[in-house]
Amino acid sequence: KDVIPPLEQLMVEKEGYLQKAKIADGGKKLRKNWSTSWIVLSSQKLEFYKESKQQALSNMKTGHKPESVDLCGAHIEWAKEKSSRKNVFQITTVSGNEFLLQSDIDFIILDWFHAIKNAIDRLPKD
Ligand code: I3P
Repeated sequence: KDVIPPLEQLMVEKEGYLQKAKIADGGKKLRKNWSTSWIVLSSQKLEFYKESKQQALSNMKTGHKPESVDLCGAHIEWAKEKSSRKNVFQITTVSGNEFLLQSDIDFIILDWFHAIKNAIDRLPKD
């Protein structure tokens, strides 16, 4: 049966393509592997789709789930030292997942940094 999510969770604040690399899962380091991801920010979470937006939407109809990141208590910081690329920031979740996000285009990465930081700052820390 369908569960209707609270309206808050349906509110998309920002979406677009960025380069993404997950570098830790539950505190365990992963081998860095950059790929393009369709990213959707809503008030409490970030979702990463491996595919294009169009492909993601059609996959959703078949119950395919994107990787979801809980922003409650998460940290965001610039991570110059974690990559040879420019414009990289890191998100660390309470559960110990670490993601790097990157764009070559300065204003795009700045917009994303501030949008995600604002979302985190509005949420309870625990
Ligand atoms: C990694 C790959 C990444 C690179 C990373 C390399 O090699 O080249 O793009 O990260 O550097 O280890 P491999 O594909 O063999 O795993 P950046 O592009 O972010 O620099 P790192 O080990 O210094 O993180």
